[in-house]
Amino acid sequence: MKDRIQDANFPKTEDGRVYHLGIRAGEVANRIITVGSTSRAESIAKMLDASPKLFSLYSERGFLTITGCYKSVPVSIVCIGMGAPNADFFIREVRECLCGDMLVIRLGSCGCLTDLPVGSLVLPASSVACTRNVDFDFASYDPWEVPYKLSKPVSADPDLHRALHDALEATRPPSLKNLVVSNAVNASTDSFYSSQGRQTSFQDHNASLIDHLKAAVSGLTTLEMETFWIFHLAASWRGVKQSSSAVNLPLATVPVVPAFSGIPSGILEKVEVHLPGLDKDTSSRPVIRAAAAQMVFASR
Ligand code: R1P
Repeated sequence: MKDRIQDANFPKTEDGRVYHLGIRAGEVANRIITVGSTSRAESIAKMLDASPKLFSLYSERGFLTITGCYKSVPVSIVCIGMGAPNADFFIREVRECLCGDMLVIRLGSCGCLTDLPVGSLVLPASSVACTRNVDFDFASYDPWEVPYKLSKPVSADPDLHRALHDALEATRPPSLKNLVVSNAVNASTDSFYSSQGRQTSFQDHNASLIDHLKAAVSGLTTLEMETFWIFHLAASWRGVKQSSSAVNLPLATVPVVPAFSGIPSGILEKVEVHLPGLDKDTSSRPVIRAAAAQMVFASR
């Protein structure tokens, strides 16, 4: 990869590649499944069509992009690792490579704050951010600050959320009734440890954090680290009108459940999500739609 940066606002290599994912226009599809680990990405990729040959790029910053077709419709699987900064690189850099609408489904694991059994699938209708207040004096105590901050909620795209829910419900065996939950609230944290209430050798002043979160956020069900920032960027992006070459594709399906292999109690063998069509009107502003499904791997 040539690495002379030409534009400080949006650095790209001389051959047009975004700087951290390493991809360029034409190498990522408008419909994207994003996951946190490369093995999950590769499991889903096994379900893509044999032809055309898959595009696969593992960037030197640790992002994996696999692009191919599923039932002849272009789909990308992007492994972004963990946390808000990686989610930010992902949404912005993929967006930079696309024309037209961008549809993102994040498939991941989560901790659970209710009595849902391990292996349940939670589809958060909205997400809040819970972040460490670095102005709080963690070394001693600070009567003037709170140690953790809670954001307002941001919603999943309602159409994509419903499509994901319907697909999971249609595929779920009857014996697994109530294991798909779609009216839940998620909290995305900026640490797996302090802002998720774990007790470690650090003085995190978080012993009552989980109780506080449950009291403050009605319907709070899951904790993980990326969904809020994906929903937030999707909801706040305002694309500019595009004159030509926007990608026009009809309703399509993507495979989702192999993403959960390696997580306890994979409950469904195969789910296809019928995605909304991409906007055919190239004179309108494109949008980013995002939704998420999270498999409970532990309850607290
Ligand atoms: C932490 O172990 C990771 O697991 C959860 C959190 O969001 C964080 O990324 O999700 P994934 O298993 O989908 O990565």
